Amino acid sequence: MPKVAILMGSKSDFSIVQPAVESLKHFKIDYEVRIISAHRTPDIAKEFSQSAIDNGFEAIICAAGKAAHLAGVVAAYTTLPVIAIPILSSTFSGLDSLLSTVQMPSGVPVATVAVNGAENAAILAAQILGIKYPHIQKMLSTFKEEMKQKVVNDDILLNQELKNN
Ligand code: RP5
Repeated sequence: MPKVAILMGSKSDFSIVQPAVESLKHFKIDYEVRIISAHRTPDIAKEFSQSAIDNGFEAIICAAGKAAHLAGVVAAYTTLPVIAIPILSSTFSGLDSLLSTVQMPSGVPVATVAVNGAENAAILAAQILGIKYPHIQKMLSTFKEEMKQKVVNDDILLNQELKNN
């Protein structure tokens, strides 16, 4: 069974992280959600990351705000792909979280999605797992086709409305 970890630095991140949970459910990926802080519970962050492969995880999503070091610390301790969601949680419009997440040194990559981009973090995790699990890849193809259809339909509807006004 494919399994992804969703870590967040604080309970206050959860409302932003929730779309990632919903998206993993959509792609029938098992998940575990944990509040683990790089700064407040560094020992737990280390322990979780070091044992993640043995515990059956295949990717780790990390959400954190402000001086957002969670994803970087997790990536330091695992060879699993780490996907980061910078959280908009301060007066700097999320730029602080984005930069402290994305500017990793060579050798320790973190795949960073947009500020508050929780859904994309889950979709990227699904795409990584899709390499191994054909049923996930199939669901992703359907997802993309549905997105395309929505845009095509919106285009038709908008032009009909404009014609009628
Ligand atoms: C970060 O600090 C957390 O990820 C959160 O985004 C931010 C604020 O945390 P709280 O003070 O609300 O717990 O570490």
